[in-house]
Amino acid sequence: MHDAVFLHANLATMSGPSCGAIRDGALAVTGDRISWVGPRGEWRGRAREERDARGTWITPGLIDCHTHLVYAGNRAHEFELRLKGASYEEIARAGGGILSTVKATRAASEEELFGISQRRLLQWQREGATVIEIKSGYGLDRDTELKMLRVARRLSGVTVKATFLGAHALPEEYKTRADDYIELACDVLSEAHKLNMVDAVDAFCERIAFSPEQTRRVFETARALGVPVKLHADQLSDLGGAALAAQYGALSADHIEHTTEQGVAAMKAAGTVAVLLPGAYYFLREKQLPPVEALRRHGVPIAIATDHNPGTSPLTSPLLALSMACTLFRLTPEEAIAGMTRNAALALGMQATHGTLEPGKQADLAFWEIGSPAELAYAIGANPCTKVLRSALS
Ligand code: DI6
Ligand code: FE
Repeated sequence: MHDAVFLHANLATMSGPSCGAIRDGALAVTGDRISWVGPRGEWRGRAREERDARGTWITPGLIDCHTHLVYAGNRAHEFELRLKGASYEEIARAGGGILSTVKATRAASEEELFGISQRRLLQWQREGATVIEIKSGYGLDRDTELKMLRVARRLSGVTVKATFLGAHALPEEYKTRADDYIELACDVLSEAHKLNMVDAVDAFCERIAFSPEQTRRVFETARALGVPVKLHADQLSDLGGAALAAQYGALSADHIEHTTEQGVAAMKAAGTVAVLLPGAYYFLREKQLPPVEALRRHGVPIAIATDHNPGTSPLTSPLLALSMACTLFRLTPEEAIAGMTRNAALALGMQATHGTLEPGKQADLAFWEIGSPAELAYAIGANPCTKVLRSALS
């Protein structure tokens, strides 16, 4: 006996070609799991509750696998400066950029930070997201990094994966001592790990941030702790970040606009997911496109995320990220949707329980008033989400 069954539903299971679509399907839920999926005509089961979905589409709950959602303040002022001609790198080098958000985040109390972040999260919930990854990295000192991670753990309404990004930028007080700062970041990582606050470790490997060698030190610490890694790789320049991530068996290499064919091949060999972030590409008006063709040729799974952050991607809409992935990066709508479901789950190591509509998976479902899945990536600024079913409690 199943708990509930949705009949007359159109299912985008994301577990086969053409979005794994099943028109006029049935999907049953038992406990917190999906217990049956298939064409309605083949449904022979019994359920305590029968619901008529009336042609509504159901997809797996969306998964935003790369965000910096916990922070205080905003950077509208820098947006204006950039419109007057300053570049992101210039602003960062002049002490603005990430460091201005660090200042605001250090100054905010934990309760303030929690309130801002929980409110911010509403937009994701409204658009069908059930899982979100959130990075630290606007503290850059022990107390504030831990504060950010605690806030991430306390957020409710979606499942949160917390990533430690202590190696995001060099704080003012370590200006000429980057190696010392990396040592501090590794210590904080170990401490946060002990407190069970870290699901993955990330670093910003870039000319304006940390070198491949410094990134390696963070990854070595993560490896010793048994925590998976991911990397902000080759966003503004090619430092071989994707290959470095692959060497450490990273869950994902993110951005990768400047990644070469060799980097892509290394990712394939390591099973590293490519996380593309069209919001940052759009907001910084980048010219270098990520190597989508090479990713396809090598068969590297592609995920799409908002990269929500105050500096390079103040994008609060997962659906808009899908649209941008198609328009800017020329992904097909199906690739984009897979990028926020199946492949996003892979990028977070959650593929056993999330990302597709299959029996045994977590019953995280998004319901949509649409005629076909492609509409999710086609519309600009619409929100056809009518309901979200989430099985997890927190
Ligand atoms: N890459 C990004 O796009 C963001 N962080 C990162 O490592 C930028 C964060 C910011 O500017 O606040
Ligand atoms: Fe980012």
